[in-house]
Amino acid sequence: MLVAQNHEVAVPQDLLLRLADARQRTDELFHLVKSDSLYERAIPERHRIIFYIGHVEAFDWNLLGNRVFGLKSFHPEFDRLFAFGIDPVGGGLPDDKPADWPAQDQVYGYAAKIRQLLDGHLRKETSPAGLDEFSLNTLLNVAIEHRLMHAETLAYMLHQLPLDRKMAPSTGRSVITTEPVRPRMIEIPAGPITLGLERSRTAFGWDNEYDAHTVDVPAFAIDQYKVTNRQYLEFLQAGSYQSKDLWPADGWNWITANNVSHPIFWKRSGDSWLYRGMFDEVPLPLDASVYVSHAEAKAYGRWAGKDLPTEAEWQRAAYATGDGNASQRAYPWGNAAPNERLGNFDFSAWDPTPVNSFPDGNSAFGVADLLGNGWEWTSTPFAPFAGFEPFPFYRGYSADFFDGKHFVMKGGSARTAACMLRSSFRNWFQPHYQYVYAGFRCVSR
Ligand code: AVJ
Ligand code: FE
Repeated sequence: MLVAQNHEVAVPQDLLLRLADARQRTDELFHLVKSDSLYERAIPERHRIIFYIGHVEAFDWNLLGNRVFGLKSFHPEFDRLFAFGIDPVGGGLPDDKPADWPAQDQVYGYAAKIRQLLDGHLRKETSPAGLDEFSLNTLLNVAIEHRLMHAETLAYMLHQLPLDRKMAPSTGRSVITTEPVRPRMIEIPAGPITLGLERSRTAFGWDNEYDAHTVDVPAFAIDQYKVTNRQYLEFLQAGSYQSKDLWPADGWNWITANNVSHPIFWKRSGDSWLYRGMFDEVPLPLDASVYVSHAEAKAYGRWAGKDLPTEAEWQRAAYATGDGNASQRAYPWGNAAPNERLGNFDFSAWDPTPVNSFPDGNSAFGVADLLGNGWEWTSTPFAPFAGFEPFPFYRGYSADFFDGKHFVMKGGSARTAACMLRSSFRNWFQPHYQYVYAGFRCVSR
C-alpha cells in the first residue's frame, strides 16, 4: 500500500527487494575474481574491473542521492570518475594503468557508504523530493535494470579473464543433452507486428522502447533455431575467414587488422576446437548456439545465401499470434511469466545450451530459443522510434548510441534477468564487438 501525504510517496517494497536482489548479482560477480586481479582489463575496449565496482554504486548515487533524497555528495571526484563506462568507436583503446585507479579499499568504502546512505532513506519509505509515484518507480527501475544489465555485461567481461584469475561457484546447471539439431526454416506469412511500448502503460520501459507503432512485415522464412557451433564450423572450414567477398568491407578490415580467424569463444587445440566456457574449456558443443560478432554473423549469412533478420522480422517471428491480426503474445510461448523450462535465461547457466533444449518456449510459428541462450543480432541499426524522448535524468542512455555504428540485438542470454525479457526491450552493440553473449539466426526473403 502506498501512503501519499504532503507529496511524500512510499517506496514500494517489491522494488526494494528487487534492488537488493540485483545488488547480490553484481556482488557475486566481483567475488568470482581473485582479489589480486581486480585491476585487470579483461576486454581491451572496456575499463578495468575495479571501475565497475565503483560504477554500479556511483550510478545509483548520481541518479537518486540528490534527485530523490536531496543528499549532498560526500565524494564528488569518485561520483565523476565512476559515472560512465566507455564504448570507443573508431579503434581508440584506453591505455590507463592500474596505478591510475584508487585503491581497492577506497572504492569498496565509497560503495558501502553509498548503499548505507541510500538504504537509510529508501527504508524511511518516503521521498521528500515531491516526486510522484510514477517518477519514483521509474527511477528505481532504472537503477535496478541498469545494475542487472551490468550483471550481464560483467559476466561476459569476466568470461574473457584467464581461468586462473577467477573462482568457479560450486553450483551449476547440469548439462542438457538433446536430439541432434536438424536445422530448418519456417515460413512467416506477411502481416503486422507492434514494436515498442505504449506511453500510457504503467509498466517500466527505457527511453528507446517508446513509442509503440505497428509495422507491416512482408513474408519471409526464418531459421527455426539459432545458428549452432556445428553450422558455424562448416562455414569456417570452407575458408570463409580468408574470403574477402563474404565480408562487409569494414568487417574485412577488422578481421585482417586484428588477425581474427575464429569466434573469440573458440580455441584451437591440435586439429579440433574447444569452447572457452566461463569456468572451463570443453570440446566445442556442436549443438549449442555460436557466439559471434555482427560482422561474423553477416559473413555467415552471405555464405549461406541468407541474411540477418530486421528487428521487425525478428519481432514478428517471436510475438505474432499467427492468426493474421495485430494482436501479439507477451512472450514467444504465450503470456506465462518466464521460468526455467522455457529457455536458458535469468542466470540459470553460465554457458549456452543446445538450441533445441526448450521446445516449450517456441513461438506461435514454432520458432525456437528466441529468448535466452544468446542475444540475436539483427540487421537494424540502433535508432530511435518515432516519438522518442530521452529520459531527462539520463539523456545519453540511448541517444549517445544513435550513430549508425551500433546494431539492435533481441532476445537475451543465459545472463539476462527475467525482467528484461519483455518484448519491447532493445539491446545494441558495435558490429565488431565479439565479447557479447550473442549469436544469430538467418532469414530468406
Ligand atoms: C544496453 C547493454 C548496450 O552496456 O553499454 C550500462 C547498458 N548503459 N550502463 C551497455 C548500459 C550504461 C548498455 N547496453
Ligand atoms: Fe553503466
